[in-house]
Amino acid sequence: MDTSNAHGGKLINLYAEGEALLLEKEKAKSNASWDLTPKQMFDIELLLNGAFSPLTGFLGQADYNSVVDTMRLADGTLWPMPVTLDVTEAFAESVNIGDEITLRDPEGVVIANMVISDLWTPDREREAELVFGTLDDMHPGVRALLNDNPVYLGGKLTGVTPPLHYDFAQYRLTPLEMRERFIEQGWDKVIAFQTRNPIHKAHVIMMKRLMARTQAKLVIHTAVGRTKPGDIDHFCRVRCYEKILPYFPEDSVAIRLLPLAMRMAGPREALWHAIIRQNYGFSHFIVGRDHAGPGRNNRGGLFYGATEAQELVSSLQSELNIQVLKAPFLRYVEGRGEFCEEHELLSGEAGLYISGAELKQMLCHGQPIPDWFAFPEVVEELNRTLPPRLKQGITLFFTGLSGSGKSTLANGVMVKLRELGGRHVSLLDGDVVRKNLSSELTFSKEHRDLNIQRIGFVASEITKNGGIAICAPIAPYTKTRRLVRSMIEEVGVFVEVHVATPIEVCEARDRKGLYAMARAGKIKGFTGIDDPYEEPQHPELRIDTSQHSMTDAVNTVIERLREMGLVE
Ligand code: PPS
Repeated sequence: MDTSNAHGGKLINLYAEGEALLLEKEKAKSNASWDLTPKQMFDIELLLNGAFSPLTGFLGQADYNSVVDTMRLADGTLWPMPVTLDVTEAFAESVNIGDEITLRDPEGVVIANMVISDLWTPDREREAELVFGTLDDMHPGVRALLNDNPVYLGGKLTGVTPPLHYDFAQYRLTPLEMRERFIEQGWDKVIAFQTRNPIHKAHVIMMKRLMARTQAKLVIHTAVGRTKPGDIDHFCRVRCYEKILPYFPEDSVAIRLLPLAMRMAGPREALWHAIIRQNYGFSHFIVGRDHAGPGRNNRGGLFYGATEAQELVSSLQSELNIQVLKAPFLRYVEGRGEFCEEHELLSGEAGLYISGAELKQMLCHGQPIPDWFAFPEVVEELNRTLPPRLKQGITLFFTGLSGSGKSTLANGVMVKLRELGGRHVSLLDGDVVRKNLSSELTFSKEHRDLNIQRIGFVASEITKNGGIAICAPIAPYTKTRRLVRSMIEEVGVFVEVHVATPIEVCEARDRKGLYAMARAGKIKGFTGIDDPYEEPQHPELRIDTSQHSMTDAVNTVIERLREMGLVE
């Protein structure tokens, strides 16, 4: 098959076969091993199968610098996204340039071998500023990047075992398989539609218009790797896509899954998406408004202009072998009973639209979804999966100084929630966690972070299963609290309560005598005395227990949960 229209002129396939494969398996037995992170698992799958052509491995330093600075590889080929292998300092110290390492999945299965050509400590803040255009940690890509491991390894990969997926296997095709399928089906022109959200009526009309204009078939090529925290999971989304196929002419639309770890990098990401779809053999690619947008920034605004992604990709059209289609933005005009593009609106006509976030809110609050907006089958499927607010799992995260009243408050709230009933409640109190889960940890910054991450992990499991996890650690660092928030928001609701009792009051209470010991220098690194406490900037609730009785404080928390629609 002619694959010369792949990016860089050739579709890459990094898998070893026959004798060579046996040799790779043999070498893996004695190589140093790195267990791939979830993001790396997605990246490596697309490196090995050629979706990231022309890359032949994780980027080396020269390519990385060039990509970050200019959106091009060192040889000038367009490539907007750093695809790097981040490892711990300890692992980096155990290997050298020229060594071959084995990359394994979380169960230890050998995925690939890599000869290390580059090893360096990147400036990740600089990377974030250039790739995402911001250091604002409301940006999920920035947050994820700054939490990656500190050292990068680059090198050529040799594939051993393709990552295994049990779900929706019929929809998972490699670039080569997709190209073969297009030929079998006689689909010579095919549009790729990238999405990480359910599809509704406006999208279907938009796709049909573009299909008619280009005389092309269409594939819903949905990203099912890491998407934006809080997105509807891909299991539910794919079931929703299956429901809309009957609304298209027969044999004109297919569903395919792309195991892509999205970075939510807006314009750069849109360009990356187009290149990936070119490698899959598509002729056209739809770039949406606010394509791969990361949501709102710290000031409540958008990170990128709504049409910035469309403009960037269109401006580079001459370097792509895939035709960029700008998605028209459709609004529903009630008076006419139809969807219109911006320029089709008559003066005085206001179009209606419901954003993905608004829709999720409506579903969670059990509000009816208007017929003009969504297909009833899709709404039914979403309702089947998305529990209403009253049934969602919750992490109630109390943070504050020692002696601020966190534990007392958390205990009171736990009892009150049990009285209200409806969900199982578990308490992860600071002291209790330190005894059971983190008994070997000290109060160094690293160990405090590890302690909070462990609490976050347990809380996320409880939340995922619809329970309430009440946590009451000091959790002095903003960054770690944000990390826990993003873990929880993937599976349920995070409610941060800052127990903001002033330090003077905490110290005067000194129930455990620890402040006195800290002042006397007998305990070093005590929070609030000689160790920092970074106050939460935007907690869901702030309570100073010196200003209220404990009963009032407990009721204030319950009232806030009620306001948020989480309890009756
Ligand atoms: S952290 O920072 O979130 O990991 O702390 P946490 O696990 O909540 O543990 C706090 C309790 O440990 C006692 N303790 C100290 N606190 C702060 N700094 C130092 N150096 C320290 N050493 C011991 C203290 O009793 C805390 O309990 P609470 O319930 O907060 O008073």
